[in-house]
Amino acid sequence: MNVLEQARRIGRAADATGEDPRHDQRTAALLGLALGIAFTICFLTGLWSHVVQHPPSWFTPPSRPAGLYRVTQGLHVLTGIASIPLLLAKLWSVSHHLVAWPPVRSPAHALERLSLVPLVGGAIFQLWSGVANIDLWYPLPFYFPAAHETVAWITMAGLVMHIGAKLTITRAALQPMTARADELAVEAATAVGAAPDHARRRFLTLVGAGSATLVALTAGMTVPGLERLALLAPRRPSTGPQGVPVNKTAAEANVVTKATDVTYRLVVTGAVTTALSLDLATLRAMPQREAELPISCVEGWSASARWRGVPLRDLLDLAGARPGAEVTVRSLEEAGLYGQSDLLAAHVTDADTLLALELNGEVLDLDHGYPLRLIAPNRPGVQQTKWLAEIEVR
Ligand code: HEM
Ligand SMILES: Nc1nc2c(c(=O)[nH]1)N[C@H]1C(S)=C(S)[C@@H](COP(=O)(O)O)O[C@H]1N2
Ligand SMILES: [Mo]
Repeated sequence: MNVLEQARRIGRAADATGEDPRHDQRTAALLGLALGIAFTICFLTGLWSHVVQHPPSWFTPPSRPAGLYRVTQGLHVLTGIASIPLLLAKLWSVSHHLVAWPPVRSPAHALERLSLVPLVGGAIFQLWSGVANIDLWYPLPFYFPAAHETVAWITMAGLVMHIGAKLTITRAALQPMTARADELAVEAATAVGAAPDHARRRFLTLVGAGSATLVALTAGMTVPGLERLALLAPRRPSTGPQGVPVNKTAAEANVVTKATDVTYRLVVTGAVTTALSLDLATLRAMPQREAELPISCVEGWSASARWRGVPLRDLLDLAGARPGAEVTVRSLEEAGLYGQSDLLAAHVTDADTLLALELNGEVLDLDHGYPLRLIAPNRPGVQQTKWLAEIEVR
């Protein structure tokens, strides 16, 4: 066995191309490992986002810790962004396999290659559609969350098949280098006139630096303190009226007239002993509570703020709702997907679930939901309904 063959056995020399460590099994395995971890984090945090928004019957979204969704969704988007250079590097690293001839060597090989279609296609779709979504660009002819979730399952199925197919090679390629193996690898590389092992290290460092740079330039949309670096962030946490970004303005939601109408009333309806119809003066005269809570948009930005208003549970007590009741809140905004949201037990009973009248020490800005909005701990932004008109108890 010559040195090249020996080194290959150890899985550390340039593979079939015999040339460039940036295209060998170890590079592919290391990038694959990083991508596998990143996509698993994206998948789990994405599923979390899905179940808190659409809870199955056996699950009640928790209201604590207050900042949890902010962390999981921030992690989701930032890990996805970090994956972009990793995926490009991985595809480039294995490009010679993708165009290898003959394309199929055996039924097992055919199956292995077929699993690349959901894996590679799915990965590209997830990263592209995710970025388009946070950039507020909605070119898809279908509903983003549904498409993104379906392709997430397909991608992860492809990932599991791919890991299964590559387990042995990956294990070997990730073996730590013994001194002897190191020598062999260098000798082998020299023998075929290949770039030495440090070409891999340089390449991986460059890819890692690319990921880190992308993350650093976007993380400020959710990580306090990094805002000034956030050149690529679609939203900055402190830009907007009262120091908080606006997702949709009152004008865009077509609620300006109703929200500023002096005859405004909040009604409490449904399973209550006393249906209520409260004007603003009455709401302001009720005991108020203050809470520091973030708005954590599903699109990855978040901003913490000081809110003041009437605890939802006080209002439910006043109306005589039974303990354990669930609630649907409805907006003055009639059209659109965000005009209402549900609160299950944990959020209904949490003392910090507020019908907010004030934000950062001022009367709520019209664009932040004046006269009254919902704000609750550990809740996706889409469910923090603005311009409240009705609380229905169930
Ligand atoms: C750059 C990369 C990515 C970005 C920017 C991104 C962004 C997002 C956003 C904004 C949402 C919230 C959707 C909504 O509720 O309106 C979301 C949900 C989700 N993401 Fe991603 N994502 C990325 C990559 C991935 C990857 C790689 C996976 C898994 C393989 C994944 C799986 C999911 C899942 C399962 C959901 C839940 C969908 C639902 O609520 O029905 N994402 N993502
Ligand atoms: N009625 C109504 N409420 C709404 C929305 C909306 O479009 N209409 N957008 C939601 C979304 S997606 C977010 S992130 C938050 C943003 O609140 P803000 O605009 O006060 O920052 O409001 C939520 N409440
Ligand atoms: Mo949002």
